[in-house]
Amino acid sequence: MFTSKEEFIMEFSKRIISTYGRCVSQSHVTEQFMVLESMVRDYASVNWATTKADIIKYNKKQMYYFSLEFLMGRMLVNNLMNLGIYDVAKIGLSELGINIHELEELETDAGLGNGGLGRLAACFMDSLASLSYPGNGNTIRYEYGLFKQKIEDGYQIEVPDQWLKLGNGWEVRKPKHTVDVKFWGTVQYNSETQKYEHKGAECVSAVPYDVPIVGMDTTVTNTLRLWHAQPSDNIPSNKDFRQYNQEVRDICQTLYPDDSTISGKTLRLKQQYFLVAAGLQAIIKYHLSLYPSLDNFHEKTVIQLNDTHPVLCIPELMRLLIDEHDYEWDQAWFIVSHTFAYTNHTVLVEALERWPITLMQALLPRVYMIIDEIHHRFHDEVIKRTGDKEKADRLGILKDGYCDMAHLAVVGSFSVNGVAYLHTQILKNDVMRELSDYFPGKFNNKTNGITHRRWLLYANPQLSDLIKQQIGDSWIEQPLLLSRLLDYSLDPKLQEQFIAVKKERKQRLADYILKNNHIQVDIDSIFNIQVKRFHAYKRQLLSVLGIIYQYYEIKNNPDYQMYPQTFIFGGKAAPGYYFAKTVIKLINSVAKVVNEDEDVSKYMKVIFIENYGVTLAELIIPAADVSLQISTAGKEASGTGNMKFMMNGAITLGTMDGANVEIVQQVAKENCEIFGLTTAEIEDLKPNYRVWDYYHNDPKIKRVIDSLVDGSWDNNREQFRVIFEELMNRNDEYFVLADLDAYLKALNRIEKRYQDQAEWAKACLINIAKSGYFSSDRTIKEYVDDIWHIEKI
Ligand code: 26V
Repeated sequence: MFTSKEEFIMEFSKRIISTYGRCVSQSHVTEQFMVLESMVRDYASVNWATTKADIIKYNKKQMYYFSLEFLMGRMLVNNLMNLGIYDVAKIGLSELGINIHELEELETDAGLGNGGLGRLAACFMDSLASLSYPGNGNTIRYEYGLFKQKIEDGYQIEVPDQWLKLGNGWEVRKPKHTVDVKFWGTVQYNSETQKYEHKGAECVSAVPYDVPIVGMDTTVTNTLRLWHAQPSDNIPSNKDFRQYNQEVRDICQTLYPDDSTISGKTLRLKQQYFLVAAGLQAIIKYHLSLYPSLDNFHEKTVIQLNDTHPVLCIPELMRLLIDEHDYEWDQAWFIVSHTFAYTNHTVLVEALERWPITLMQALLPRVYMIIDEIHHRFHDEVIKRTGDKEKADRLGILKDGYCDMAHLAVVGSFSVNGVAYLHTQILKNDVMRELSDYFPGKFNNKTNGITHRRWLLYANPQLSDLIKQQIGDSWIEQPLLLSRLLDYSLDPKLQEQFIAVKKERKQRLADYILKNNHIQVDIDSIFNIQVKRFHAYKRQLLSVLGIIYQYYEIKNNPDYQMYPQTFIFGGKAAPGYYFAKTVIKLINSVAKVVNEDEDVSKYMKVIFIENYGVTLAELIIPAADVSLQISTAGKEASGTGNMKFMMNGAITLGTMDGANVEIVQQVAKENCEIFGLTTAEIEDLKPNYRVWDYYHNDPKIKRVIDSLVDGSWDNNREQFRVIFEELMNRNDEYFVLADLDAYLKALNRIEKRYQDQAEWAKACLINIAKSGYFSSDRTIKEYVDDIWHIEKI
């Protein structure tokens, strides 16, 4: 396509003219952006084609990652850099009088995910391609991504995320691969053919849009397939078309912020089946275009189920094999149970998916019959093997009118993995103990990771350059080699340079905050940052109570001395999650009082950054001194933000939860700031926990809690009532008060440590040096070796 600046300029100018009928100097920036995007995509298409051809030529087994979420963020810089053409494009554009950074800013995030689970899928896609493995994604092409968050008067307001407004230059529509998906109707047995037939179903067409996933320094380009719903040619005759049309459109309208609400459950189940049915049909068609039968399907295909959301894959593949490809149950089960692997991402009971049987029966009558059969066969087998009927009931898939998707996943997959060491231990020894014992060897751990290309190389070029200057660039291909920095963690020159880089990144964030929040923050203050989804278990409330506590310390003591600190929050709450939204309001209310108070604001500022997402994370994370990872021990499955902060040279202020445990293991306790109850201590405390004791035993804590309901932060005393109730009258489910004192002490230690800048820089450098383990390249290699058994292309 183009290899030199001159060729780039020619191609770019030609495309501007042929697409928009005007010359470069008269073109609009959005036109320039879209042409650049199309050029990069076409550039990538060359390798895309060869990758597909090579897979066929060498009969490669492929992995498909099925996920209802992919949080890709922006792709322009990532693709330009991975293709190694960033500089050519930058210089070429600049000679045309165009600033590439201006074009970069025009790209909207593909925000097709809620948080860590969706971003993990995106990091995995980057590692798969960069390591040259054949691995593809399957998801839904949501017309609106996760809502855009506005803060008005301190409240979260949700507005639609119209990410497709300018179109999506990365995708290629593939109408010839359209397949039909069936909902509703009834099942009839045809005694002549001895088959079940799905009658009176409503068909919906699924059209794939393919997005190339470009790896770094490789010719391998994989595919992320986005499925879009449109009216089928087989329109049900008895149905009003306008209503049908609307129902079809609804399937791909919005990503579910979470499934805590009852309303929309049907739609959510429809989305899940839509993805699963479309994705599997396409894979089967592809397989049959290469091989004579599906007998070897599991040898050429492995499907990773990202949480329980796509677990309908299991009965759906059974259905396809039995009803459409004439397999007997046992043969079909052999193929199915050697195809799927399931990843669990949470142990919170309220987040484990259970679908009402009545709903499944109506929406997916044939699929439900198969689930029922899987359940009964498994139930009988458990009784036969253990003689224990109650155990069989407990392990079964169908109970109390619900279908337990996690149990279906475990029964139908050959591998079940947790996402961090501690999380997998809890799964195996507690939450899924009986299932784990029943299937020895099936449960395993795959500690999460993040792509160091996006999160260090591209998000933080200043730090990357410093690292390259010190230890060269072999770590880009082998992130474990970041450990070579260990030799220099005591080098005063490197320490100083690191501090300078950090300052530069703090300044950039400070500029953003000034522009958007109209607040001046001091870049010499400690940047304590907590950015993540809002959930009670993540305990943003613990940080706020800490701020309130310090506020009263300063107010009540004229001689109070404190090293200046800036607390920065970001994150979205599910629209229906009243408690989480109230915590956001509390942060903003406290921020207003603190920032406007002359005595206090010289020591402390509180900032809430609106609309946290992938692109903002790339600005915020490199600017952190302290990474707040303070969930109740045992509740955060892994966390991946913690890894991104560590890799960018921040110190973890955290509990022994999720992957924090492994961060501590990598860098040693003295290079983190760990506090609070451990999982075991929480279990011990649970039966005797009395939150009022903490309130009565410490007047300072009493003052903090009272301030929630005495009008201190809002004229309306009822404003934060729900928080007071949750803490004091529902006995503080997440042990916020139990950990408050330890948290405050840890903050104090941070304050002391920070003032010895050499020691601080040393700890940060050790964190960077040891962060290579958390590259998703390591995670992917473990999945490849232990689960997928795929080979490089
Ligand atoms: C969902 C819900 C929905 C209903 C209300 C309560 C609740 C609580 C948690 C969740 C999260 C479901 C799955 C999930 O997103 N897990 C996240 O996966 C990340 C990638 O493995 C991991 O790093 C995070 O620790 C984990 O929370």
